Amino acid sequence: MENEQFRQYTEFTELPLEEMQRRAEEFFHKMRKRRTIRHFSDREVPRNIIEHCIRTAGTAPNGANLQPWHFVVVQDAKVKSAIRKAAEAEEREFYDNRAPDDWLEALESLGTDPEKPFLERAPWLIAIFAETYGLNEDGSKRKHYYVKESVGIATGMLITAVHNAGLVSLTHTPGPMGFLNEILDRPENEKPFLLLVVGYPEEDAQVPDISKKPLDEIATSL
Ligand code: IYR
Repeated sequence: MENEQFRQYTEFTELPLEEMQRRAEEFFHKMRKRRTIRHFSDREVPRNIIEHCIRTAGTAPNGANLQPWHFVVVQDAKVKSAIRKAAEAEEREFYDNRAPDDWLEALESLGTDPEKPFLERAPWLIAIFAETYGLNEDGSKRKHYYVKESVGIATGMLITAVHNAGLVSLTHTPGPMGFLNEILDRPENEKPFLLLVVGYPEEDAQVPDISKKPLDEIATSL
């Protein structure tokens, strides 16, 4: 293929079949140990670990390679407090008024409530924003494609990278999350997608005793 916009893909190295099989299985066993954690330790985590995880997220496949995401990494205690205060206000409204009974029932086994102490206690909060459109140099709008899919994939890769680094995370979505634009000073074209809480688990951290569906329930072979 002769085209100036292309280059040879030299990064691929074929693995022996047995090694592929071993790696696929090992990775599954590694990933099945990931759990969403709500009890965070206040132990510090070096910034460069978080930055590498975000670099990993930034390699995600996405619509037209416009990379429609922005990650705000928060360590500052004052900013964390402001986020906690705003998130708890929304969550109180959710649990007390907005959530229909069937939703509250579905959440029962998770033991969640409007109190979100981890938003101040965990060393890092990563606010993930979806760029609903881009901005050209002259200020005009540039269309973005498959924004939710792209940011969803990048977020999955971020969660995987955090787990691979030996840390835990919580996918937190205090809806609506508009307050994140104000507190974090993000522009109107960026819509809050998810707040990822990252750190070490508390030593006595507990998790709900729940399981994942087996392969035959989540996949069909034809
Ligand atoms: N955002 C709320 C409620 C909540 C909703 C779902 I769907 C969950 O899987 C977990 C929680 C909260 O964080 O408590």
